[in-house]
Amino acid sequence: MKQNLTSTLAVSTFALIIAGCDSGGSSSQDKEMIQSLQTKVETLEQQLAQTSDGAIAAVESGSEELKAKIAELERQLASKPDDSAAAPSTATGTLARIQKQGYIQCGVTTGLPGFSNPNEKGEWEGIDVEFCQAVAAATLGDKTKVKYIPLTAKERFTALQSGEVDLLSRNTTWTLHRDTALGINFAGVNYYDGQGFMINKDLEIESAAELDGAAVCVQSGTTTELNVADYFRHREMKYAPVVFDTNVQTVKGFEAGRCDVLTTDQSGLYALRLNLQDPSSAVVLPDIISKEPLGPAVRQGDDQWFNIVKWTLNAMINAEELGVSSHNVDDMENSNDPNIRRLIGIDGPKGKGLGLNDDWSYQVIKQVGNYGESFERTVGMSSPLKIKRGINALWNDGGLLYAPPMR
Ligand SMILES: N[C@@H](CCC(=O)N[C@@H](CS)C(=O)NCC(=O)O)C(=O)O
Repeated sequence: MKQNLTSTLAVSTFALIIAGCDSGGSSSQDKEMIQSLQTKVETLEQQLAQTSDGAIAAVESGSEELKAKIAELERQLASKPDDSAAAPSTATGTLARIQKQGYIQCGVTTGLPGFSNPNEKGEWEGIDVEFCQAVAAATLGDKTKVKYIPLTAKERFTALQSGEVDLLSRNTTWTLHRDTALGINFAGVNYYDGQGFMINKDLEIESAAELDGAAVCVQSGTTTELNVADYFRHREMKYAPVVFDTNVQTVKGFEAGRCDVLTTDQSGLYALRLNLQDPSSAVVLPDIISKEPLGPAVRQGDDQWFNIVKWTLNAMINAEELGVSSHNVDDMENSNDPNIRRLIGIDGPKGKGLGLNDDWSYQVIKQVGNYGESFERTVGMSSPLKIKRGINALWNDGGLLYAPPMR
């Protein structure tokens, strides 16, 4: 008899522990109830140890009561909706580390006006720099919490692979090889570009087709180097590459007459032309010889971080499409447009799936702005580069920018 009762109690205790474990998302009320039942089991066990057979009946009736309570508790827990899927993912990997250290490490160029360039005060500026800031606003609530790490084209992928940077935001072309063999993931495109040529205007050349036999200044470790080789070989034209490691060196080489033509992404040509002692001495040819979708990249193996970076970019593009900017985002709290309400985290999936606060996208828009604001300020008509939106306009305005919906 005593033995039976002991095993009943043991099973009950086990059931309680299981219920406690399984409840995962159970409320503190549930936990209190489980605790109080566990205490009752302990009391009954003590009574049992001391009791004579005559008193066992009383303990047994206590046990019956207890079993009923356990059954009820199990029913309650079973009928609770499983909300584990909606529960915020806890910060792991890169997010946890950057939250602990208080800043993100962002890989940028050694200096490229419009994209990532230190100004005269030594502050980093540019569309890629603003993207680093947007990710800091989303994850740390403060766009200034960024440590910029200048990287040459050759250094950038190793820096990302080795963990020296958490995010590479550096006019980097998304290619199959980089997206696979290099162990990195591109989170989207923040500037659609293509490779072009800049010549000294005294050369009186009007098209790249006239460049047979030219000396070409080019930067190492770039798609530029590969494309130019393809271009000349495919057309059975000759060229002599003059290769440099940084922009500054490439521009100097071009100015010193070490080459007839400088080639890079067209946006880069506009930027580098500004750095010439006499920008009017150079002309950008109309030819575009490649596709250069430039975008931010992260290391493979951390899906949460990959999603955060991806959706920060998507939020900036969606904000422009929905007319939400740093200037009006505060008024949008009362908007009755469901897309806007989801964009700024009032309704919809909010921050849970990303492991972020619900105001993550609000902070991006408030502190940095939407994609269009960032473009205009850094490379667009309000910047020294004066690049038109062109294919970087929104999809509903003749361009290629199209972000998946936030719902
Ligand atoms: N988009 C190309 C080229 C990127 C690139 O590195 N371009 C040069 C020339 S515009 C640059 O940004 N240099 C900056 C530096 O030297 O830090 C790629 O991903 O390979």
